[in-house]
Amino acid sequence: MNQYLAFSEEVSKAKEQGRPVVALESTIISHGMPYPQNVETAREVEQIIRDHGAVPATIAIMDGKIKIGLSDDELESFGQAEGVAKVSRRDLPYIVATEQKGATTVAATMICAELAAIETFVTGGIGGVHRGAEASMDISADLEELAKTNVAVICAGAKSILDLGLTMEYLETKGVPVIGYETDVLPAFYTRTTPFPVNFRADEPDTVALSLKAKRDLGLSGGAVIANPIPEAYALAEEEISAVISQALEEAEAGGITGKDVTPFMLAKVKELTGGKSLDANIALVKHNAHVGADIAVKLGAMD
Ligand code: PSU
Ligand code: MN
Repeated sequence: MNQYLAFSEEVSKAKEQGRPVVALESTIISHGMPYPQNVETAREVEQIIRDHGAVPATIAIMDGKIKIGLSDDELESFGQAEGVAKVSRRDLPYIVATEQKGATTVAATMICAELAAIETFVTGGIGGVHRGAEASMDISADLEELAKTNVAVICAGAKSILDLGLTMEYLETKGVPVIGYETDVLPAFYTRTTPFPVNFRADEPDTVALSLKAKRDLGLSGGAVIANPIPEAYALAEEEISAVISQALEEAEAGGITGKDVTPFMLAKVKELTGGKSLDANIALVKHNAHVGADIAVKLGAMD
């Protein structure tokens, strides 16, 4: 076992018993939502996963270890902590070595999940190719990780703060399947539809699990995106969200925001400009992803 990994009691028991485990990221906790909603949501998401027959493993860096599963106290103190580093692939070794607290992005959570032999991972949205990337070269490390690391990511698509057409092109180049869960088109986090078709549609967790198993058995490296639209009742109006995103992008540009600060800045700005409505939507979609992700993990586990 890797010396840097520290499993929670719940997760190590689940592993011993061969039960399905679902990874969860922590950037959404430290940089995606404010306290206390971040901790409340993380707890509820974990419970939804348990209620659907799988075991949650929230992944975060602390005390020089990669925690695979947090105790309730750890979750609380992590969610309250200020100045937690946002950790992607490049940051991981330094933050572990210097014993800082680190919140793992989709990319870093995929790496840690693979080290811990966890095949399914639930989050809100993935990073992607940013608008204007042809000049800024801002392309999330999440896409590169999806290209090489064998973990399925259940998400509500990607936010339209990104260039979703270029994001789909990039995933195609890298051979990453994008499976729409009960949808023919890529969802855009706050909204259920975009003009971009997904590669395949699945209406049952079984179909997703069978595809993941076939991918594994064929030795095809890399991840998969399972895009699950936000529940209708929580979806925001298309016109409202696109106006908000345009304004937020202008403010990011005017403020000279670059690098890893872009995504957290945009998330916070969108929340401010929607008067908190985006936060309710965010919470609802993550919970829905937890339900679908647990169902997929259970089916996949039964195929081993
Ligand atoms: N998109 C969201 N919410 C998030 C993130 C993305 O809707 O919390 C986080 C995820 O952790 C993702 C990261 O991996 O932001 C991407 O950051 P960047 O664009 O700097 O790669
Ligand atoms: Mn970036």
